[in-house]
Amino acid sequence: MQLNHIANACVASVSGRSIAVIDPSDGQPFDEIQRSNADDIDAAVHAARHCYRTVWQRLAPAERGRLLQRLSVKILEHADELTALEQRDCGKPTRQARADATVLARYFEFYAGACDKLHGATIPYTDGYSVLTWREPHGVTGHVIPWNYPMQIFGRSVGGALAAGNVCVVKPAEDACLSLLRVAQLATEAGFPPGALNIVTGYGHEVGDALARHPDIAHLSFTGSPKVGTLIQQAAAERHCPVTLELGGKSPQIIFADADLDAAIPAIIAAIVQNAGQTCSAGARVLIDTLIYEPLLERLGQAFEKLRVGPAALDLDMGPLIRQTQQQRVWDFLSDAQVAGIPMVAQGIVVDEAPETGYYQAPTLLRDVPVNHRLAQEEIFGPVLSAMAFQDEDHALELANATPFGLVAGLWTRDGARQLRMAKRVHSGQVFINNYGAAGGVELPFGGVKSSGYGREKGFEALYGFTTLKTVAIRHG
Ligand code: TXE
Repeated sequence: MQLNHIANACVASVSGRSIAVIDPSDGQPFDEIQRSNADDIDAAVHAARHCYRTVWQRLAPAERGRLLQRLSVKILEHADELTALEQRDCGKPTRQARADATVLARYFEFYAGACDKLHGATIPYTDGYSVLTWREPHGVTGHVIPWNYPMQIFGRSVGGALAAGNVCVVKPAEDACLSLLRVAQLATEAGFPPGALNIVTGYGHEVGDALARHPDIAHLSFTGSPKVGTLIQQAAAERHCPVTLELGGKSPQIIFADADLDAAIPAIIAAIVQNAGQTCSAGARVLIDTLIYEPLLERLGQAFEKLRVGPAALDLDMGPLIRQTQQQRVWDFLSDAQVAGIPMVAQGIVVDEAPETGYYQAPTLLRDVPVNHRLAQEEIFGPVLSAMAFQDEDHALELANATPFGLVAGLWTRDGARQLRMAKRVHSGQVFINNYGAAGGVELPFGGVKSSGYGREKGFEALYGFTTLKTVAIRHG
């Protein structure tokens, strides 16, 4: 049985109720987490406020940095344990779970070094005045984390908030809490003062909602569905609390006829297969120059047929989806595709070792997907790649920009002028040219436009969102 982490103590929920933890590889329960409510959130926020006022606010930034660095080292020392927890809890193949643990450590390393580098400015002004700006933390920040990359999203969100001088109350997704509860214990071992980092588990509509509404939460950071993002925004608006929202996407990979296809093909596949397509930045649409549409689809189809799906511990190309409702969601999209007569090019293989009770879905490549069909418009969050052909640059942009989202775009072309023309005109928070994802570097600011959300996490840029700017104007005699 897992307990909440409040003020460096393992605490049972006030309600005394729990939620079963399911292994997506076989659909069986293997642990329990606390089903907390608003009282538990209140206790966590109270602990955080106390820590902020009595300890954290007084800590020198360099000392804060040392704590974050010690946590980074602890995470690396416990990477095997965190990998095993994440693998079981989320159904991630070993390589992915390990990469997540490594990236988590890297976030804390990066933000450890940033703590004492967040400068304000001095501003030239009328004679007789000195004007300066201070970057001040918000105070207690709230973090609602999804289940697809618990460690990575915790690292980018909580790492940045702590570095900027805030203390944190975290609500992980009910499907994926185990690694983060362990990381909180590691933070205690690293010397974090009680209350600097608190984790309260439970359902979104109960404990997540309570966090979003709590009057002492001074900033909210949310990664998840657009529907819940709207609810968070509404709750925050009641008390004018700033929010950072990352709400997923329907990201295009745009492949011109002059592209290096040997490099592009593995990247196109990785971008939809990684984490079984349950990735906000998944390259879910592939837009292909009509000149190479047929030959590229043939090569992609051959590659799809070799992809293997099975239990996380087998470390194949893909593990299971997170839960049955997510599996059903993918099935619904595929059945809509069938009804609409959208042709399937190829599917991967679910291996014989995969238990029937697990949440498996073979990766699927569809072609000629109409731009207005929901297959081309909505985030499926599963391993389904929709291909469509374009005639020229304008047409490629029209297709790329024709969704409500704008998170990531991939461009594959050797033409430098076209790279810049396209990068300028595509609706997207980030553009990757002749690569997809830039190997996930924690230094790169990340966030969306349109319904993909706003605000930036990752990189130094995130620290601006986790602080507020105070302008100080002094008139000297
Ligand atoms: O997300 P939810 P779900 C997208 C993806 C997926 C769909 C549904 O398309 O298929 O969302 O997934 C908490 N107040 N993404 O239902 O519900 C919840 O407990 C406060 C994209 O799992 O948005 C969890 O911690 N919090 C994505 C978190 O919100 C609430 C990642 C996300 O869950 C809440 C995940 C409430 N009323 C899903 N209701 C991405 N951008 O990477 C739920 N939560």
